[in-house]
Amino acid sequence: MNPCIFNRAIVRPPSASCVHGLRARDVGAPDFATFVNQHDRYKAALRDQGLEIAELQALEAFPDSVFVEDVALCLPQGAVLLRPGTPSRAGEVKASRDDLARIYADRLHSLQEGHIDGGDIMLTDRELIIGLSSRTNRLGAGALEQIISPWGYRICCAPTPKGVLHFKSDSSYLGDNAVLCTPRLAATGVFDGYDVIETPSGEVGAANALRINDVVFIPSGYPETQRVLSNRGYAVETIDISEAAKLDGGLSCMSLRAFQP
Ligand code: CIR
Repeated sequence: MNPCIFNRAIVRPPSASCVHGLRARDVGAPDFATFVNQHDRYKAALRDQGLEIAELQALEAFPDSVFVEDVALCLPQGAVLLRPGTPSRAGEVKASRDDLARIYADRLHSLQEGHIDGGDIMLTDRELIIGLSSRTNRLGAGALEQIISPWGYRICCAPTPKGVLHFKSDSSYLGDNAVLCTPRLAATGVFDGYDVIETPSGEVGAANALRINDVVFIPSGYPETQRVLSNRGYAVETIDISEAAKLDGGLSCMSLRAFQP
């Protein structure tokens, strides 16, 4: 099944508490009103690609809960509630359980041990890559493998470069064996055998792109990446995510995409 084809997405709007969200480097708190507007435009962009959006309630108790990708993995066969690797986000899973159960019913599973943030999971046409990071460990990867290998997924673990939050902070799968990634991640060899498009100089922030159906979304402000991708024949659209970026969030983090036959 093509991993870039989606017909549904789950999103959670930012809460006013987002100003207290985690960040590796403090470049100032996000502006809540701007974040809400940008989130609205993000949803509209997904809808324009034909996705049906399920919008969950904002969670004031969890400043990072807008980054809904980190709490679950959604696959056509079912969904898995993950175990985010930072204590302040652990409770987001419990807060999401009922919502996901409404959608997935008895196809909802839970990781039982270890840790995985969804931002460390990349599904390609040939494998499901789990980036080991400060949030994701081998114990979690092994537990996930037990749940999803019966569904036919081949799993492999790969390093996430030091100082990079998530594997997908530095990479995105573009479909047809092509990957957009930073030179530092490409240098690990994880994408040997893929058609690798490296982010141009000064544009590592564009690596977390989002291929949805016929479009590749990239964050605003990366003209060279836009040019490179357009020249390769991709239909590229930009989305302004300046406020999410202040909390190390990217395009993929703000939705759980799924294909439900
Ligand atoms: C965090 O540190 O958990 C949030 N401030 C950012 C999470 C971004 N999520 C993602 O890349 N999947």
